[in-house]
Amino acid sequence: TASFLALLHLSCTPKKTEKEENKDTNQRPNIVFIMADDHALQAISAYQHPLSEMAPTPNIDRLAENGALFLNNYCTNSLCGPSRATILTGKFSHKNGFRMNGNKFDNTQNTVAKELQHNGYQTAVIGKWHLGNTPTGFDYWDILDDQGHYYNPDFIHNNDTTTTLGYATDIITEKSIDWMKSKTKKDEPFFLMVHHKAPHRNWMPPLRYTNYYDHVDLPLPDSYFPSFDSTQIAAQNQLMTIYNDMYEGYDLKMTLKEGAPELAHDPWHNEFSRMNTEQRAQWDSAYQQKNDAMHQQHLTGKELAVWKGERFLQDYLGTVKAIDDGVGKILDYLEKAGLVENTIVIYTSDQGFYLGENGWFDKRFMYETSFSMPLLIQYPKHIAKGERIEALTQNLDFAETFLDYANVDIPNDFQGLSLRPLLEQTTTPDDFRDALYYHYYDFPAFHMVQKHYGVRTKRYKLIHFYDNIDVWEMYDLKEDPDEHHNIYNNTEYSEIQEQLLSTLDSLQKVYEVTNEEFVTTDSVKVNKDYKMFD
Ligand code: SGN
Ligand code: CA
Repeated sequence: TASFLALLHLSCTPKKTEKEENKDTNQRPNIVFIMADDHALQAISAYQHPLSEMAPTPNIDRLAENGALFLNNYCTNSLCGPSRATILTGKFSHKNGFRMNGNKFDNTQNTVAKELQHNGYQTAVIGKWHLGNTPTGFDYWDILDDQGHYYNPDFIHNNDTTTTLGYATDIITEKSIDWMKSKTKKDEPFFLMVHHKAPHRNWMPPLRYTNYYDHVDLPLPDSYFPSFDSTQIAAQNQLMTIYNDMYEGYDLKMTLKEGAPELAHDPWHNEFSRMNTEQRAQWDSAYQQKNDAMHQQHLTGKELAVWKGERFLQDYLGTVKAIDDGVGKILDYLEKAGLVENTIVIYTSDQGFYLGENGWFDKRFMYETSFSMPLLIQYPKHIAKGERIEALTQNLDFAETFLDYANVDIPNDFQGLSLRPLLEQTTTPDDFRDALYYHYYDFPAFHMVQKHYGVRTKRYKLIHFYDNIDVWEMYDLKEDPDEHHNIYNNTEYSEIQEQLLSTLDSLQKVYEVTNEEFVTTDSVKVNKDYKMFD
């Protein structure tokens, strides 16, 4: 009789909606980690930078309204692969072995994905991977090939490569939502990494936004034509200045002459030719008029440099707008599916990015603009709305935070700290951490940024550029937020300098940095014409 009753009950129970089913799941939170590639916090309106006020990101901002905005979040090594490896492992580059792009990630090592997978989470990564290897620790992965492409990108899934018609950001969003809808086990929490290609170089907006910012007055920073301190040798010798180092065709979509769509310098010829005839026709017609207008002005010198800066910002922000649409779609889906209360949603970027500060694009430097990473987190169940977090935090802490919220023990060799006590206000910023460590290795390489390492405290920063130069720089970030006045060896600051040197030393001990990390390539000379594949 009992089984008969059970059967009767089953057959009488109406089929549950997706929302009802999700409500019943295990209470451990789902985690949706959305990471863009090179998204500067100046281009996220929650950070209230003058630029983003002209180009708001209302959907990304929803996370800061419903949850927390981190004001002092940084990376350990301002480059794509190294940042991703740190996020996965909770370790610095010298421990996870991924020091620069082009390295191969040791995918046998422990990661946050493996820990969550072993502890009952369904795990997936969709989008850019860029670790020179295939993902491990994920039940499902569907990744872009290498850097990926904006138009009709190639995705690798089950070791098959498929060219997918459309725009990368939109496809990654759709694939992510599809995966959440079709998860095999409804009663297990999930961990989903959504990794956009945008807004990475060469900043190709979707067709719907190719003209979106054409008539918006996008401000270039005051330091667009910088004056560096004479001791700032590395800053003076980089190759990442918008008006000197961008390619006029590939990066800036400039044409050779009025009235024709042929692009100016486009060394790789592979991004625009991926579009099909229809896409290409729409693209060309969107750029033709504005390029013709540029030719008619016969710009030179500073005027041309400003025009280039503006064109770069228009394209960059067009790609950002599509990401913002995608974040909105993911948040709407979570709400509709009844998952919002019990899902942690994170938005970040693999590093910061220059949007014309110092005249630059790209990243790599330990200076604030590229060292900073945006970080927004919502989790309605445990994080109060509108929190603003001042503590010094790092991408090193992400893995630990996810494990903490998932109720999984944090392995002893992970080097970061869970952000949970900050988010739940059980610790103060001063008690949390007083200094951050950084190390960038990728030299000689694209953009020719010297190897350097350093320490940042709440107010000061000390950097050592080494290899074929040997230069120390120190900044008082309160007095000199743009970092243009090197105060290293300035007697007024000698006590602080001593403290910073000693903090640097102790951080290197705590994080177990060995002398092998400082090998130099003595034979390398800075070559002002170093433009790879040019
Ligand atoms: C590419 C870009 C560089 C960029 C690196 C690293 N050049 O090589 O400008 O610094 O990626 O970026 S491109 O002309 O090929 O686009 S990262 O975000 O992947 O680290
Ligand atoms: Ca990047």
